[in-house]
Amino acid sequence: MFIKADFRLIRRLSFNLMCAALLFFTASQAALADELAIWNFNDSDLNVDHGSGTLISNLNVVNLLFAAGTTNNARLGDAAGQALSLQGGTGVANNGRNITFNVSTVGFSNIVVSFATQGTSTGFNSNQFQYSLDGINFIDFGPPYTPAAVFGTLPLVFTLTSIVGLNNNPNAAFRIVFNGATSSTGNNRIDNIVVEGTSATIPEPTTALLLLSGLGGLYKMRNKRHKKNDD
Ligand SMILES: [Ca+2]
Ligand SMILES: [Ca+2]
Repeated sequence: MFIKADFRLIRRLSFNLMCAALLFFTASQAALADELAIWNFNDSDLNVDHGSGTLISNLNVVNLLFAAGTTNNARLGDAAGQALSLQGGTGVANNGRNITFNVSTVGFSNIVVSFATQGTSTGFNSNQFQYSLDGINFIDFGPPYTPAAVFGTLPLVFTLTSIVGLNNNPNAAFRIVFNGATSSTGNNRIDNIVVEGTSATIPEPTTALLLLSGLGGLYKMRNKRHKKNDD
């Protein structure tokens, strides 16, 4: 009798543990919204600083500079450090040129790109954000933007969740096309470029609930059966 009661307690405890583990697992999965690539430019180069991705530019190399950055949109405790600083160039030759960053989104969906930016009065003031599904052909996303005069505290955010082709895509790429500079030294600074998404394997909340209620039913059935055996 005493042993039987003990077994029942153990069964109940293991079911509770199972539920707790499932809830924990679901919560951890939901927390997998993650940065896929971050450029903070603090080491004054175009190499990615967290995650993986490549960033290239077709602006004249002499007009690809680095200047004081910002903590606006900084992640993972990154310092303000440096920012990418892009100049119009001689004869404003860099109007129409771009920076392009390729980031594989394999395993992720709900892609969001954000960065901090500021521009001088004669810098690029009409910049177009674009995305690409194949890394070759780029498509405008939203209207051209004009950078604020100072970084401020809010980043520019491009929420690409409606572009399902960007989900789980090894060839996903993003581009900023710069236009409107009116002097050779007019410039835009860009800092803390972040490409982020959510894990494609996140269980839907309804799935987790169904799983839980299924487990609940299973437990009740087992319990009934064992009760019968116990009697
Ligand atoms: Ca920085
Ligand atoms: Ca770097």
